[in-house]
Amino acid sequence: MTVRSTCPYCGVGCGVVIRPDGQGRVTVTGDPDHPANHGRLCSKGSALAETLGLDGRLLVPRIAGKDSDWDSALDLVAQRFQHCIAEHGPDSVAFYVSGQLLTEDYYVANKLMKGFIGSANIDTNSRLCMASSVAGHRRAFGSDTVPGQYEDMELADVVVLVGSNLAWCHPVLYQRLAAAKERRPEMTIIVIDPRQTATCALADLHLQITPGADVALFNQLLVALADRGALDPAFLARVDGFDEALAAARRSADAPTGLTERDLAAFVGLWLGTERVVTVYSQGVNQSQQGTDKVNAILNCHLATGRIGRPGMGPFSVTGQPNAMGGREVGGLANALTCHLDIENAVHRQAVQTFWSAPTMAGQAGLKAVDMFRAVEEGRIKAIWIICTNPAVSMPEAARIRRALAACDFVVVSDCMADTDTTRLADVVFPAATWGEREGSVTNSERCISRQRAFRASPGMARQDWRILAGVAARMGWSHAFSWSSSAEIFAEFAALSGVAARLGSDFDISAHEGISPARYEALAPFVWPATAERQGGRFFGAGQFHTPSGKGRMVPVTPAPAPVTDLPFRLNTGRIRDHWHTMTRTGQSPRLSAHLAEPFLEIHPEDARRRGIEPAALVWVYNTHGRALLRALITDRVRPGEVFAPIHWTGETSAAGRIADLVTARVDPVSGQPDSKAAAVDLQAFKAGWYGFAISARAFRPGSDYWALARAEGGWRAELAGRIPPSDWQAWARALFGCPTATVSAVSDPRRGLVRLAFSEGDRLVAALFVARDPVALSRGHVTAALGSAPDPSFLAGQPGRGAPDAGATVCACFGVGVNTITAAIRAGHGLTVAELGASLRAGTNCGACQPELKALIARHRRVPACQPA
Ligand SMILES: Nc1nc2c(c(=O)[nH]1)N[C@H]1C(S)=C(S)[C@@H](COP(=O)(O)OP(=O)(O)OC[C@H]3O[C@@H](n4cnc5c(=O)[nH]c(N)nc54)[C@H](O)[C@@H]3O)O[C@H]1N2
Ligand SMILES: Nc1nc2c(c(=O)[nH]1)N[C@H]1C(S)=C(S)[C@@H](COP(=O)(O)OP(=O)(O)OC[C@H]3O[C@@H](n4cnc5c(=O)[nH]c(N)nc54)[C@H](O)[C@@H]3O)O[C@H]1N2
Ligand code: SF4
Ligand SMILES: [Mo]
Repeated sequence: MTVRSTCPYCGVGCGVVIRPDGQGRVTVTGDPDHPANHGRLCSKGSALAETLGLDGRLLVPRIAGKDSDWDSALDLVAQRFQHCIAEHGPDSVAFYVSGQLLTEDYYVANKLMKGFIGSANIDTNSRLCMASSVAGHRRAFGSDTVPGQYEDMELADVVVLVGSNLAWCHPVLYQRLAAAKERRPEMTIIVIDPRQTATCALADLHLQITPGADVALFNQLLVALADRGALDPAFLARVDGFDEALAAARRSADAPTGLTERDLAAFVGLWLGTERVVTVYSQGVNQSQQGTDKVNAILNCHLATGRIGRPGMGPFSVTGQPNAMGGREVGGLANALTCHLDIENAVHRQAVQTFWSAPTMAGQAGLKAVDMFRAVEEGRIKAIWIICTNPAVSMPEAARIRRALAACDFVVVSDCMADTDTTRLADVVFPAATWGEREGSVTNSERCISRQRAFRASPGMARQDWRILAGVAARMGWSHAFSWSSSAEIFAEFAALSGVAARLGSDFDISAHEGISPARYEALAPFVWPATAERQGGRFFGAGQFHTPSGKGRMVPVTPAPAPVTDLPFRLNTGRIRDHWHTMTRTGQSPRLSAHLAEPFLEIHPEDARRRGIEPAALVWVYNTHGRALLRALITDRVRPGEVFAPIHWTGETSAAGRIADLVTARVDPVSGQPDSKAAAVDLQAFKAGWYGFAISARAFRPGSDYWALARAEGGWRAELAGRIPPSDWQAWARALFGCPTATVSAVSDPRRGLVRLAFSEGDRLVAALFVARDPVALSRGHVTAALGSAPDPSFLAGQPGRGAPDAGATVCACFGVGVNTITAAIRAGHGLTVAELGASLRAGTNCGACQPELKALIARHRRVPACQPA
């Protein structure tokens, strides 16, 4: 039996094929027939089979921290919500949901809140993610429509990546782009990012822009396009607002961008000389105090040149979550209605209410995420249900969110994992089925809808999210409207509703699937919407037909916003790393994925580090009035002076103080309500560590030192540690930490140098080890960790492989476990002067290809260059 499904991670939406091996395990490979990936996968997709264990899964409903049963938990939630609504009105309750829900789950949550509870207080983590793109699309197109298709990136002559680290965040698209460039080296790729990222390995031009200056840059481009005769007058006849937008752009023509004249001229020159331009943008654009204006600054340039909706051209918002798009389609945002209808439009509301036979209908937009949690804080929202998201870690000013949830009357959380920073704050926790167990559909960045299919039963009592929602809805008295027996029936209803919406002018129309049978739903192949009797997929707007009342597109006048005023010296940028997904509840289960970057870090420029006395690999406090985080210093000129970067993935479960969103400002874009997550003002202070440590253990353990970061390792766990004052008895400390009071110990120590090394064995198996030093611990972590569970050899405490067994170094290629030292040695020996050669000699980079940018960088750094050639 093989099952075709869709990867649960990013918005590329790759198809996967799952093959159970008959012994309870499965293999997961790329689906060669899926249009998003044609068989490719990235490191995260390739490691899916490793994340299916039941470790940490939530298996039963919990009430007040105690195991319960479905009837008690569903009854309680229905009663408490009903009580709140009766006492304080429908706006006293809220749902906070997620772009990782399947469309069917999302549809049900939205239907329950907007049509039956009668409030629009349902918002989603897409507010932190795509809201500015949604708002920008609506302003320009009259609808939230992504015009293009992935193949446009391959067909383009110029691809501009704005605020997108595609190599790490949309790796399969990056691979498709890299392959296209290999076929057509004349294709030009431009990266616009204040930080030098892995994506820059593919770039012909990296514009290391001043953060936030994107509006200024695209305004300058618009002026140049106008002045140099690069507009498309025929298309402009189909666009309103050109004069106002150009006038606004001229007013900001000399706003600073941080770029040299030469770089600016090169950027403009490429636009002038090329018709086929695709602009891909992501969180460097959306997550900004003027994210919506940034989006429209980009769309303005495409509308003015008519480069939209035709092969090889167009603006392209790449979505983050696997179903960010599906969530927008079901109307999961507080200011949206289902099927891309308008919640402010009475005709639209009436049509939906009639279709649903709903007793009531939200009459206006609800609270957006930041405001929603403020209302929780202020006691205006008395009951909140959080589904498939971890806001205690991911919301801006996250410490404040945790305090608000702790003080809230009634918090319900649906999650597949037992212990997250958010489930810890819940009164009721529902065990959700997750990827591999749930049935439904998702929409990727190019509007392709594909099925996620179950290939195993839900463990314990876990249930799919829509069933939990429908269970509560039924207990609130609405069983007639929530009585589906399968995901197929929900999809059929949603498809029918999209036909109603299309007749009211909506772009979103999948009415071809109205009334789809369970058998056809089961077999449903990926398809791009719209899907109607007349039209299947394709691009939008190429002919100048938009969804505005006039049918014309709209250019929006935008001007750069002044930088926020602050007296703190550093600007904190935040984002993602290659091998982890968000708060790591899934990718954190995989030792391979945890080996690439195993602890939270802060990228800091060498000049800043020197000035602040921060040594390489030392620890540094990052702080502001909202909170603080303790991170490993990664001193690098990839960031600009005055700017620091930290990853978003570490939580209270995996680190002592790695939750970076604690410091992120809740300042939002005024149009979209999306937080400015890449621009917190912070200060730094070196942490005075009295000791540093590295620990491994076969059994789970939870350190309590001032600094710790915990990760999965093959056969157990590993942790980085540090503290101010060393314990007086290291052996007793370690035995308590690892829970091995009677294990045999072997030890070396050198008190003068603060060095302690302890290895604990039970029988002849190494069960735990601790390496302590006064400076950051230097040893081969891969080598040490690999010894877990086997008999330690006498030289184990040396912490390095013996002679003849080279130290592979930190993992670069996650698929084949190839380390940095192995790669560097091959390059130096001349066996790997190209990525292809490294692949041939070491296999590195030959499976998912996600490490290819890093391989390129290593080649550039370590190859021996003949004296007559520049390095
Ligand atoms: N490996 C991995 N992949 C993921 C995810 C994950 O957790 N892990 N999450 C998924 C999700 S939900 C999302 S939303 C996407 C996000 O995908 P991306 O948006 O590509 O990722 P980020 O790292 O958040 O930010 C992108 C870049 O924006 C830059 N930036 C910051 N400020 C500015 C600015 O003012 N202007 C410009 N031009 N650039 C700026 C940052 O330096 C950063 O390199 O990734 C998806 N894919
Ligand atoms: N500082 C800063 N903050 C950010 C960002 C940033 O760039 N910088 N990015 C923002 C963005 S773009 C995003 S998308 C968010 C992501 O932030 P979150 O959505 O909070 O992160 P996840 O870890 O994906 O949370 C998903 C949760 O759902 C659970 N889960 C998985 N499958 C299921 C299921 O089938 N059902 C249920 N009920 N639960 C399930 C997981 O265990 C996990 O606890 O973070 C945002 N926060
Ligand atoms: S690019 Fe990677 S994470 Fe994204 S959908 Fe494809 S395999 Fe999954
Ligand atoms: Mo996202």
